[in-house]
Amino acid sequence: MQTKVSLQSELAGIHFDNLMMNAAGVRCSSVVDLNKIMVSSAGGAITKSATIEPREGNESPRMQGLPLGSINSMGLPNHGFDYYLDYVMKQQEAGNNNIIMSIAGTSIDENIEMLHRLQASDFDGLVELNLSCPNVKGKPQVGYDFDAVDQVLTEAFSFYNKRLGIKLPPYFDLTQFDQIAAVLNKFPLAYVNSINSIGNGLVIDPETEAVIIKPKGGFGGIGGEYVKPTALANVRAFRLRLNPEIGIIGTGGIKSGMDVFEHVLCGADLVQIGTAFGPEGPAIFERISRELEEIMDQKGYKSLDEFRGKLKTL
Ligand code: OXC
Repeated sequence: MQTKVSLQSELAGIHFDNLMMNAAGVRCSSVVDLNKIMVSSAGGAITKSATIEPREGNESPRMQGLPLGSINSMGLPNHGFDYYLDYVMKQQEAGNNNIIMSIAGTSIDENIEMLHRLQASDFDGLVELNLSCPNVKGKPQVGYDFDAVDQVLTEAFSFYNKRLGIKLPPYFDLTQFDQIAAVLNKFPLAYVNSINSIGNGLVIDPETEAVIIKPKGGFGGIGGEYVKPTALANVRAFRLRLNPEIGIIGTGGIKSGMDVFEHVLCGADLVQIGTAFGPEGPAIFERISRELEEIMDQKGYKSLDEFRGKLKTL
């Protein structure tokens, strides 16, 4: 039987034919990789987080797959701001608004500089300010310093008047959600993306009695199944606290249609797939779409809106 469910969604007034895309960082550093996502069943794509200048990132090995996920300490290797702005501009000129430009300056000044350049550009689509990379040596994750988040957003919105989202680290205490949501609600944010990897985990190979990635003595961001409950909690906690105008992208631990279903139940408008997208590649979007359509069909849902944010409590 032909399923008639829709996986369409909307974020900040932009229509997406499918709610799924890659998570920034995974298979999205080059034009070749980005194009592969754009022609897949994904609803759009997000670029690797850019710094102003191209970066080599951290030393290898800097990423390893694990039984239930991954650990990485990439350190923001990327082709630089101009490369990604050029790509998103070309997409926009071709009539495609489903491309998000991610930026992750290693200082507040660098982020503000990139936002000035975006403001001055003709790019009118979504920009994501990544305040949560755990892997830049000597640089704390801005998302854990609520005053710094307030400062960068105050400065940003003093001149930036296009659609801006923010990528956050996972939070763990309910008071943290209260405090960060109070800051975020002061600004006309397009969306919040939760979560980045759980920073500074440590994975050991007992055989060799050594860590398995080189940078930072083996400490790195954890992704995949390990982080799903934390990701769901962050999406849910934010949906309960953020102004309704602020959308949510749910990221963390998605590798099946059921995982997407759960993220949407918690309130996600779109979802992003990182760890599982790595080995499986762009075909993952078609597989997970099929799985989600089947789940929705069985439950009698025709659209995501029918169950988005409707998680029940006991
Ligand atoms: N999160 C990021 O924001 N960036 C990458 N890794 C990660 O877990 C990176 O480049 O290190």
